[in-house]
Amino acid sequence: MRVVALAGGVGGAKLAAGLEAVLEPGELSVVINTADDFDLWGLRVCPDLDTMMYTLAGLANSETGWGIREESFDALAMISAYGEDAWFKLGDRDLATHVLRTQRLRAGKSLTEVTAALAGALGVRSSLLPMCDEPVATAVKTPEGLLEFQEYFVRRGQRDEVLGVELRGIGEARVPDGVASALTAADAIVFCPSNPIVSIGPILAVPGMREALVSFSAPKVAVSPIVGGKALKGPADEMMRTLGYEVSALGVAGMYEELATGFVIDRSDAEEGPEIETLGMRVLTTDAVMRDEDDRARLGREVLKLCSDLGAR
Ligand code: FO1
Repeated sequence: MRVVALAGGVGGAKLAAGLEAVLEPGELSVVINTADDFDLWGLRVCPDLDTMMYTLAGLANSETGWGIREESFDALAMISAYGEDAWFKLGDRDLATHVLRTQRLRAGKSLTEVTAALAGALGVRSSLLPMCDEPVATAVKTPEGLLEFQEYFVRRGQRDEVLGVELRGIGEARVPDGVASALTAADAIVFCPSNPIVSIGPILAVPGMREALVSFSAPKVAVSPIVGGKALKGPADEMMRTLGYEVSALGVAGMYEELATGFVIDRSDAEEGPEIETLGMRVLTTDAVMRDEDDRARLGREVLKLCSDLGAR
């Protein structure tokens, strides 16, 4: 079954790994949020692309979910020694990725081309597709003013109340040809359990993307990133609350109305199932928390089964 998964960082990478484990090689394409990307010390850093790439290459740091395992931070220590505030933890091996990406982008390659080459060199079997090739940057409106995404997320530890989200550059973004052809060829689409506002939201906001997904007639299954009223990781729950969404699996399902035809919730949210079904989605209730590799593959298998039940092409 050819599957296109839409994903942000850590939660998305876990499910993508589970899907990859149960699909045939080459059957998975992942469309990845790039609105967290930013420039640091002259380098282009793409956190969600890299989290996905390292996870699918078997290199990820399993404790943090981002970065490379058994990483050293000597370059960062030197940057600190020069008096810089080293608030974003770029490891030595990770740095190599940003150096090469930046060099290749400057030489005129697209982010799609650069990502394919880097992921291919690390042995990743799936297609990793940036949501667009144009730079898009999330800015978060807070009582302290407008913050760059990583400033909000990492430097200030997500402590600010989120009053709104701006996607700078989104108007100039285009659905890349590789994403359009992956969607045309897909038998099913999976919305990974990523933050619906700042991870999946930017992907859907690329002009033409939402329309392409709405008109996609095969099954579209979303997995809730909210379990028991809390985000599996990160600030999705707080963000949903301050932006006026109900913080529940049902609240997330409402955000995917007209997009998803199937919705996966955790057993602890089972009582929300019937109301989610009234939104026109078939609900699967299961253990939606991925604690280890077995959980990822099990959830991947269950998601694909729901896609088949919904009539994957
Ligand atoms: N997240 C952190 O919380 N602290 C960090 O220092 C940090 C460094 C980092 C370096 C490379 C990379 O690819 C990701 C990194 N992340 C870090 C994760 C990242 O900022 C966020 O998880 C995503 O942007 C949200 O999806």
